[in-house]
Amino acid sequence: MSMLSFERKYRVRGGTLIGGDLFDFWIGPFYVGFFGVTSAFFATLGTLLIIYGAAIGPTWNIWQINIAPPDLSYGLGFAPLKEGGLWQFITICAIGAFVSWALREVEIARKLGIGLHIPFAFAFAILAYVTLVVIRPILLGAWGHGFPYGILSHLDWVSNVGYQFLHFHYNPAHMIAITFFFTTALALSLHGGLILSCTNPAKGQPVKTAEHENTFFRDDIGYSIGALGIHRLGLFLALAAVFFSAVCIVISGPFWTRGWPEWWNWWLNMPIWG
Ligand code: UQ2
Repeated sequence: MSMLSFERKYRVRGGTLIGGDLFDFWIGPFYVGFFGVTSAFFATLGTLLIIYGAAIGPTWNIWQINIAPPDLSYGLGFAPLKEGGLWQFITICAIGAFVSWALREVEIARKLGIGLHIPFAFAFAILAYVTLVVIRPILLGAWGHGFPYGILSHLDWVSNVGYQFLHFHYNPAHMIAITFFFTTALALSLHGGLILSCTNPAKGQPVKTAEHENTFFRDDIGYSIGALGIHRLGLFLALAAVFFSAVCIVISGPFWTRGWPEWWNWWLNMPIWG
């Protein structure tokens, strides 16, 4: 792989959080660093444990492989390997790998002197996962409340937990999360469409300017949020979608145990109906 002249200039030592110069090098295009080593360690160990879990399981059918958390009776204790202990070790490896990856992103950003927006955003994704397999199980008192690791089994888990609350679409935080997901898609499609329409014009046509971009939306809706603004909006919308997703599941069980449609009784019970 060729190295851009920019990369030659910015592939410099420094910016590490841990390890000083020891792991401050690249392997081909990839920066290593202390957290590159820990990322590789946790990802490899976790993957091997998943393969071991599949090997002692009843099937190699990729859709049906399932590594389940411990039975609820184990509470918040450790379980034997084949009784959910594997799930517990795999969860530790996953969190170790995700956090290592985020910290490796921090080191790369520091090296380049850019902001920490990317690891900050990735931290929201990690938070969503940790909410499902650590925070909510702890609040409910058993690791068995975590979701199982398997393609179909985790879908069944989502479906079952949803029906446990009768109708998850009545969960107010779920409503907000969905609204943010849809708005993220709207903003990205507007942005992608606008950039391509100006920067990738028909053959023989000149590339258009930022003024064209602003003017399209001023003509269309009387307002342009600006080239920097649309990216701030996009990042906010995406992070808000992830955040309210985490909220909507962590309140289901620990803070509300009945069906979600019933939550809206506060509205029906208001004294304004006469
Ligand atoms: C914009 C702008 C961009 C954009 C887009 C807009 C020049 C290149 C897409 C238009 C976006 C607006 C008005 C915000 C819409 C609000 C929501 C909640 C979807 O003005 O500046 O930069 O890409």
